[in-house]
Amino acid sequence: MQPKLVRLSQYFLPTLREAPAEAQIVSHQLMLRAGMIRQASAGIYSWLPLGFRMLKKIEQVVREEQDRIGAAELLMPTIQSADLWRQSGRYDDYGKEMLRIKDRHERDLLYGPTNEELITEIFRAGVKSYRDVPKLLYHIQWKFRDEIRPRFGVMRGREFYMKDAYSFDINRKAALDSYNKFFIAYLRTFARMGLRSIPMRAETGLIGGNNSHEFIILADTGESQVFCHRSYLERDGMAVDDSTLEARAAAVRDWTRDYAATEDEHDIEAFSAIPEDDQVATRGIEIGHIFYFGTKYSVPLEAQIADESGANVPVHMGSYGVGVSRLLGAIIEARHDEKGIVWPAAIAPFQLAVINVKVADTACRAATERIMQQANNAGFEVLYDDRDQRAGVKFAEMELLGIPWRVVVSPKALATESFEVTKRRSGVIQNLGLEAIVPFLCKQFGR
Ligand code: P5A
Repeated sequence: MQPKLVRLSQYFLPTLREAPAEAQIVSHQLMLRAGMIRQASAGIYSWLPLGFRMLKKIEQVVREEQDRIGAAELLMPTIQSADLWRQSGRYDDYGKEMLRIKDRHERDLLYGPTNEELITEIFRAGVKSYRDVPKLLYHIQWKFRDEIRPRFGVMRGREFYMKDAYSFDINRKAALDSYNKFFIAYLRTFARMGLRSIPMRAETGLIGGNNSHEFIILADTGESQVFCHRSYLERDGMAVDDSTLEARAAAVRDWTRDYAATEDEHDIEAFSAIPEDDQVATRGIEIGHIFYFGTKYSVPLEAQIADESGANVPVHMGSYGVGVSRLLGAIIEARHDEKGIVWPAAIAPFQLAVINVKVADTACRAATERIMQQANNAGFEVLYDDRDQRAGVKFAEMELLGIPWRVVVSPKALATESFEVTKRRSGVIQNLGLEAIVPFLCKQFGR
C-alpha cells in the first residue's frame, strides 16, 4: 500500500516547466513534466514515486476485476527457458522481437514477451480432469519486446508491465464462456478508470487463434486506425449483467452487434452500409487484447485432461492482456487540459492536494494538519505541499499534477474562516469553513 499522506518536502517529484523535445505526444510530455518516469534507455523507463504510485493504482483496479470473475493470481518469472517455446514453435516465429539470452552453461533463455507456453506447462502439471476446469489464472508482470520503434513513452515501450490471464476449459463452448467473462471484466475495468473502451474485432498475430478483440480508446494520437459505429460513444461498460452463462453471451452479443474493427479486420463494404452520420473512422489506443485460440498450445505442449468418458483431450485455451503501464499514458491522453493532467476522481494518485501558502506560520500549519488528519480519516489520500516556495509555483505544479481537489490554507483564509476548495476539472471554487471541507469532499465522492 502507498502512504495516505505525502509531504512534498520529503517526496521526489522532479517536475519540469517545459516539455522535453523528445516527447511527441501529450501524455509522454506530461508524464515527464510531472516527474513520473525517467527514460533509462530506449523504451525502458524508471518509475519515479508518482509514476510508480499510479502504476500500482491501475494494477489494483485491474486485479480487483480479475478476482471478481474468479481468476486466481500467481506470479511467473520474467526469464524463461527456450525449451517450451521450441515445443510450441514460437521460438522461431517471434524473430527479433524476442530478447534472447544465454546463461553461463550456454543454455538459451529469453525475457518473456508473453506467457502462453509457461502457463500451459504449469496447468499441465497440476490439472488432470474435466472436474478441475474451468481454471482462470493471471499474473501481473514485466514483459520485454524488442520493438523496432519504441515510442511515445510508456505507450510503446520495450520493457512494459502487463496483466496477462489464461483460461483453460474442457471444450470450445466452455472456453467461449471464459472469453465472455474476460470481455465483460475488461469493459468494467476500463470504465472504472474513466475510459470509454470499445471492443473491436482484431487480428491475432503472434498469439494465434481466430477469435480476438482489441479494447480501444479513441485518441487522435493512437497508433491504431479504427472504424466503428457511433453507438459505441454512448455505451456504459459498468451496466452489464454477467450473472449467468446466458447473460454473458447476450451481453457480448449486444456489445459486438454494431460495427467495430481495427484496420486489419476492417470490412469496407460493411462499414459503408452504416449511415454516414454514424460512421466513426479515427485513431485509437489499444489498452487490452483478448484471444481464443483453442488447442494451439495444448496440442504441442501436451496439456490434456480426461473428459467425462475418461478419454484424454487437449484443453481449450484463451489469453487476455491488459497493458498496465500503457494505461497510464492512455488515461492521460484522454484526461488532460492546457494546464496539465486531469485524473479521473476514481483513479487519481491522491484525491486531495493541500497547499499551505505560509509554512512558517504556526496557525497555518495547525489548520493544515487538521484538514489532512480529517481527510485521511475519511479515507482520502492527501498530497501536501509543505515546501517553502512561491504560491504561484505551487499552484501551477498542482495543476500540472491533476489532483481532483485542492484546498488552500493561508493567513487570510484563517482570518476570514473561508478556505478555497477548487475542483481541478472545472476550476469551480467553493469557499468553506475549516470543519466543512472534509464533509463536503465526502459528499462529492459519495462517501
Ligand atoms: C494476451 C495476454 C498478448 O500478449 N498474451 C498474453 C496475449 N497480447 S498483446 O496484445 O500482444 O499484448 C497485450 C497488451 O499489452 C500491451 N502492450 C504494450 N504496452 C506497452 N508497450 C508495448 N510494447 C506493448 N505491447 C503490448 C497492449 O495494451 C496490449 O493490448
